Amino acid sequence: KSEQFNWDDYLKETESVAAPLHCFRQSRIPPTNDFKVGMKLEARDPRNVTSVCIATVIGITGARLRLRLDGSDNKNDFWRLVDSSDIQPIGTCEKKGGMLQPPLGFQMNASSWPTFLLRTLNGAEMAPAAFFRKEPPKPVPNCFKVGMKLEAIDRKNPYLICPATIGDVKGDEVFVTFDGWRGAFDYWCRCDSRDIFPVGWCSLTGDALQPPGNDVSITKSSAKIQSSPSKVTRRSMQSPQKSTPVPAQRGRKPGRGKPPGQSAV
Ligand code: MLY
Repeated sequence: KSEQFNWDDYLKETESVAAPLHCFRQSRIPPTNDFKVGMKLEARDPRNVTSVCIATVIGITGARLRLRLDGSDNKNDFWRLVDSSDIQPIGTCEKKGGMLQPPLGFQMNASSWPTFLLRTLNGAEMAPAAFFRKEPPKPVPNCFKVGMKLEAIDRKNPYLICPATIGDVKGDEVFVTFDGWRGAFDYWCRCDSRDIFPVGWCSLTGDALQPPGNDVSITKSSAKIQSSPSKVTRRSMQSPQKSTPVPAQRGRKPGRGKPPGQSAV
């Protein structure tokens, strides 16, 4: 049996703790995802946040939807939780006196938008209002601490959720560092970001949690809170696809640590 990433083992190996549930703007029990591929809804355009557009559910992953704006291309898909305030049932915008907008990068002539809108909604399967869940309240104050572990969206590859560590805390913001990835994917975000999740989230939603990257000198986080700063964490786990565990390496040369078996993105 191939080795799977396991949080309990990993927390022990890295001598770290999981960030408490109440730190996150996520529901304690992840929302159920009843959406189906093909359903349409209204979504805020991620590239033009003042616009509300028509989107189609292109995929389902855990408590998230893979969305594509109607009239846009297939290169700008985005992912939203079913309890995101960025999505709402079709008709909501009009009810509030607003107007549905063409997405940024609308592929047709702007003048054809009204006709396009009518056609795209005609006979469309609309996601029922009951499928949209209420966004959880903001946690106050920021209770994250440096070294705490979490699951976080890789913003450069937003379909991926990965093991991460709080690298720094400043006011309402936290620095999310990706375990085993040498900083290339790290980012600052607000502590109430919908892109960060408590340890165990993916296993509850059925989303696939990525294994940590291959850079084994991941004590950056723990170094600050551990007594022996020179200690290098040994990790037996490499990738779930690997059947034979690779012995832990020390002092690995810098480079693009790509986990084996993971397709290049
Ligand atoms: N093909 C990409 C994948 C990187 C994913 C990193 N995440 C998981 C933090 C690359 O190797 O750059």
